Amino acid sequence: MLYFLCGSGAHRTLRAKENVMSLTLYIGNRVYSSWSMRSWLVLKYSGIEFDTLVIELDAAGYGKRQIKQVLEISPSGTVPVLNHDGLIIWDSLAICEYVAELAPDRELWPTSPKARAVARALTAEMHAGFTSVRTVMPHNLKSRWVAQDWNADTRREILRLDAIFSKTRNQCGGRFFFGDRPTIADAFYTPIASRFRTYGVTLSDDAQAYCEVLLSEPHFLAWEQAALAAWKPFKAAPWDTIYQ
Ligand SMILES: N[C@@H](CCC(=O)N[C@@H](CS)C(=O)NCC(=O)O)C(=O)O
Repeated sequence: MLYFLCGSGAHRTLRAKENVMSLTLYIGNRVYSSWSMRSWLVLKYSGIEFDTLVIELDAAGYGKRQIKQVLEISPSGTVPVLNHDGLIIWDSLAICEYVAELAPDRELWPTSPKARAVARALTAEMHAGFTSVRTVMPHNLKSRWVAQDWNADTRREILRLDAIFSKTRNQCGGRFFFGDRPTIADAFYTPIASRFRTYGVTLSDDAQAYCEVLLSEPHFLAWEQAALAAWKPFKAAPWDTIYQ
């Protein structure tokens, strides 16, 4: 069997807007796959029903986008992938944009054009950037490490993230970036909050408070619970032992 079926069983008939649809999100190992987490959270925020299929990433070809089982569903060789009645979307941000169009009433982007522009800039900054934090702090929901002597690039990125976390929220009021409901931008920064917890990164009080909001959001908690229940060591990368 190539895939592990998680959650609600086989394909079901789903309804979003007026359309009946079948949506399946293919994800990687939940403890490690931060890209998968973002799309999954946004689908959860949307309220649309969907099936989740976990593909084992600890396999031959990992890191080269050459895992056979991934290539069978993803032209880029990466997850997450959304399959909507045969339409394949193979990028986490593109998936979230599509879900926002399927569920316009859920305000997955802020309604005000100015706030929406800022939300998109924040999301794009995360999607394309913070490569140093991502490299030295691989996403790992299970491990806990004491703070390391981070290099200059990483320290600079941590400062930028601290500013994003504290200033965005304080400008708009509310628990999340743009009010009291999470948006796509919040989903994109949730894996950073998780990394900061895993690697013991010290933040300003305001930034830490935002991280705690993200890490206590109910859909994140559901993801984390499923991740820890399914965890097994990842052998194709040193993520479980990186700072031993
Ligand atoms: N830009 C892609 C990146 C996705 C990505 O890198 N996914 C990782 C898992 S978290 C992957 O599939 N890696 C497979 C590999 O490196 O072989 C997105 O946003 O979806």
